[in-house]
Amino acid sequence: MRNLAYLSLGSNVGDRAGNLRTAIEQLRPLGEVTAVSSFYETEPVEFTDQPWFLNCAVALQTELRAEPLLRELLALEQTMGRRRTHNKGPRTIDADILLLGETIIEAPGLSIPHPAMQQRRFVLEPLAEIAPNLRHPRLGKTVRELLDALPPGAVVRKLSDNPG
Ligand code: PH2
Ligand code: MG
Ligand code: MG
Repeated sequence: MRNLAYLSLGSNVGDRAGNLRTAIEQLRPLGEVTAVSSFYETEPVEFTDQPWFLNCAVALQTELRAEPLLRELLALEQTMGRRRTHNKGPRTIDADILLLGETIIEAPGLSIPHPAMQQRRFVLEPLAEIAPNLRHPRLGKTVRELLDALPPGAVVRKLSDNPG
């Protein structure tokens, strides 16, 4: 069954925009990339003593179910040279599953929808650009509503209209 996945990509090491573009290219064999948001310059949150990120959101039509999709994303991170030194610390690329159709999963190492997405402006701003009316299957609110409900917080600044 074909599902529409929404992913969040982030990079704060090396050529950040190049890393996002490479990751998007590497997603193509996994299905059809149907939308890519602008790139956003974002202040680090949670673990703040690290360089600023570039983040974006991607829509991917895919036949893959949650676990195989997660495995592919972890492999992509490895291929792109990610080394896990510090939890939530600097990374060449981070590729997270935000939503996968109506799927709801709570398992060790895999929660869908992403459990922190509704708190993160660096996730919701890019996602609202490509899917403002998408409804969160657990919270019952649209991405736009979740974004509007966020208190002011860390800086999220749109870079350009063309992710290249
Ligand atoms: N990812 C984190 C923790 N903090 N901050 C920003 N701005 N962007 C991220 O992608 C990010 C973060 C853990 O995955
Ligand atoms: Mg992450
Ligand atoms: Mg991750």
